[in-house]
Amino acid sequence: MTTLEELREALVEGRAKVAAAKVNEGLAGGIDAESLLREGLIAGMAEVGQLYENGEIFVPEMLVAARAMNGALAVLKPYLVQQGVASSGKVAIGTVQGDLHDIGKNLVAMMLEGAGYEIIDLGVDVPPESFVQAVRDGANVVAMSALLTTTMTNMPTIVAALEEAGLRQKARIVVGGAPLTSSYAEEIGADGYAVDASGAARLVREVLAA
Ligand code: B1M
Repeated sequence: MTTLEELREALVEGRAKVAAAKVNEGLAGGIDAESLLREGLIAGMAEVGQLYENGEIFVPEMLVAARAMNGALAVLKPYLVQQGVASSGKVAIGTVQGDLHDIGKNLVAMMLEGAGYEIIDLGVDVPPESFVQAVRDGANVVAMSALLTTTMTNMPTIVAALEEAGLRQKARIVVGGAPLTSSYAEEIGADGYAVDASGAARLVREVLAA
């Protein structure tokens, strides 16, 4: 088995120490961080999702796999985040209310940090008031993540809360997460949608320049 295959297997089996060791082994063996992320960790997580959908694993196994992914990501972070020139942006990022998925949101935060933006990480299950407060505290970009079809519908509430607080013009709003689309972003009045973490860094640059 190749290191990437072993990494995927470790993730699916939720073996955190092995996953972290395989990331280190890959880096030492000359595999670039982007490939370890995409072909190892993200591909492994997609497999976990498939097994869950097929009823072959359940929430506890998904949780253990997520812990292994977070551990492996921590090892990979310094290689993904090559601190860029400080950018004039303060991004408040969070997973919307009702949603506990944070791996994608953390990756987006990492990429934005690497692009030189200041990050206010609001965490998961974030109520609209916290996004509003972050803009009062100086955030000029609000980035929302949702992984559930039942929680993405909380995004328009956040847009409305910013409007009601008279702060909509103070911040650009960008959204992402597996169930989202660019047309949904447009429909709810967001300024943009990104499909993945590197796309999010490009998008933030674009919306701030617009
Ligand atoms: Co959940 N879960 N989960 N889960 N989980 C999904 C999302 C699901 C698709 C699995 C499935 O059925 N195949 C399904 C959702 C179905 C739906 O809504 N249509 C699901 C479900 C149903 C649930 C529960 C309801 C299960 C239950 O309890 N019965 C429950 C909900 C809990 C809650 O949130 N209230 C639940 C719980 C969990 C765990 C806690 C066990 C765990 C999360 C742990 C954690 O995050 N710390 C978990 C996991 C791990 C998954 C899967 C397997 C993996 C998600 C992930 O981390 N992907 C997932 C299946 C799947 O995705 N294939 C699944 C890797 C990550 C890198 O990708 O998050 O998509 P992603 O992020 C990407 C892009 O989307 C984008 O960039 C990221 C990097 O490229 N992006 C943005 C994300 N946010 C962005 C923001 C931006 C821009 C881009 O802003 C500008």
